[in-house]
Amino acid sequence: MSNDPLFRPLKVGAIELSHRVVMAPLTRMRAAQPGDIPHALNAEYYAQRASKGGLLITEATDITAQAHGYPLVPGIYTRAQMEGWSAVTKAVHAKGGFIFTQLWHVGRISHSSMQPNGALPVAPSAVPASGTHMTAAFETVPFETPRALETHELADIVADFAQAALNARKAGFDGVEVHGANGYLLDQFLRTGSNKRSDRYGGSIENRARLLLEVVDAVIESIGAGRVGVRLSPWGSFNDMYDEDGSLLWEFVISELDKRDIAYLHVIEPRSDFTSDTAPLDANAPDAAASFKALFRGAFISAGGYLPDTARATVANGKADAIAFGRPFISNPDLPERIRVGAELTPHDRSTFYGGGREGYTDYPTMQQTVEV
Ligand code: 8OZ
Repeated sequence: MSNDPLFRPLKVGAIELSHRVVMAPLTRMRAAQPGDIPHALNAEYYAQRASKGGLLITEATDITAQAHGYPLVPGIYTRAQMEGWSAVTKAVHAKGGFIFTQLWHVGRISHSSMQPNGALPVAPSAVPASGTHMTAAFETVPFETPRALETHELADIVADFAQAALNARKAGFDGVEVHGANGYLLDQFLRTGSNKRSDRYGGSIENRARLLLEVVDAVIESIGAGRVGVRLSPWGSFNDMYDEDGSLLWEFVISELDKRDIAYLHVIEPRSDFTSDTAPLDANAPDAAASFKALFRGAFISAGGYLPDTARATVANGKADAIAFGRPFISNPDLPERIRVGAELTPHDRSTFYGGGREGYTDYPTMQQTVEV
């Protein structure tokens, strides 16, 4: 057994990882058009980042056309999308890796130019996020006021998540991660800043958590708890999120998830701002892993501005079981191996994060290739 805490096996629900360096979900906006379809370039990108016994989580993936809120992101609700993803999962499995897909509904973080029939985006309440968003044509515009979902529509959204999970398994994914973070639909329901409802999906913490928990229950019913993860961003402010609950909301949600025996909980630390490479980590932010690890018995994955040393220390201290890396995984396809041997990391180029082709996507070198050049 390795002395390095990051390179010890870890049971994550139905799968067993051989190391704890996880690839975080990363929006890259490179699906084939029309149809938001994963294609060969995407398969090459994920395969490059796969490692034996390692876990990749895909970019956030639309569960329906209504869930869509950024140009060029993939879906998992059409046959062509499922075929595209099948090639991705085959390529990752061929390298001995595991891959979960992140199931996404953006809620109010969309624009009518990207909605079916030019409809307004939907949300818990008719409260726009402050600030600007992009249109289908990448123009910057203020957020529109979304349409508040009717109570009877929520059962359809729950069913859409369950169907997407089934589609994911048919496409060869080892499991799914429910995107409950970063100000998208499920987070919009959780938090008082965006949820002003007076039905049983608004008001108390229990009511605001209802949609997320119904989604998780339906996804469990569809593919089994051992193949389900959930991502949360406690106290996160991205996409104009805030709430008035302090720790209580998160303690309630995490305790409820614990009861359901899901494979993992994936928590983003509020100290990190992933939209900037210059903002220092916020030393005064609360520590989500320290606050919540004890409430959850499944695998606990922590994300948020980790470096190899801080990742190792966090797992060694028992504050998390595994660490998700985002930006370092973009620019280091062989990140787990580099961390294992203590190799230098290639810095990333933010200008090629979103949209485009191979550049900044599949052309970052492995250690081997760096030596050869
Ligand atoms: C960055 C750009 C677009 C989307 C998230 C899915 O915040 C995202 C996302 C991040 O979870």
